[in-house]
Amino acid sequence: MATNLKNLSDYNTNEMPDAQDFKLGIVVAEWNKEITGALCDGACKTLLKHGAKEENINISYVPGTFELTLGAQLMAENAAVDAVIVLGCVIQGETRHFDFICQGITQGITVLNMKYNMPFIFGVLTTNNQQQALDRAGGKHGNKGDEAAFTALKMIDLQRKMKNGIPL
Ligand code: DLZ
Repeated sequence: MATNLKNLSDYNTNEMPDAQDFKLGIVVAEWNKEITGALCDGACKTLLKHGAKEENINISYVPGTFELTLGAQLMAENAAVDAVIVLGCVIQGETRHFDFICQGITQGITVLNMKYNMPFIFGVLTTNNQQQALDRAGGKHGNKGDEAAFTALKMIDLQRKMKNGIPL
């Protein structure tokens, strides 16, 4: 079905799968914690709203976005989760750190999706400034943590349907 969705916060929440037996890992970068904490709150609220049980949401922290890849791998290997959401916030500075960190995390998460054949959801803001990040962490552009949570639920559901031969 064609869609012109530009903002996953606009998803029809009635179409969301019931998450009551889903197990989720969330790995949060502590760098820009004001933002990543808001992303994490948004993600948790959304998971709980769709039926996930608090005891099935496992949250871990890493120092910065660059560490999210290993944090996500450790979560996948040790926490028996159905999906891992990574939450970070990289803000453009005066040096090229921004580029290297963004490149590292995007490639890292892509590799993990393939390596483990399970959903690793990219909830990392990459913005020019703090205001743009605030706008996407519960501000005028919604909360990208909510969107990461929706995406995780949809991908777990898709994977289960595929494995069980249920028509999509
Ligand atoms: C070093 C660094 C810089 C400059 N900027 C950010 C940022 O905007 N967001 C973020 O999550 N982390 C940043 N870091 C830290 C790196 O992600 C990483 O923690 C360090 O380079 C140590 O590996």
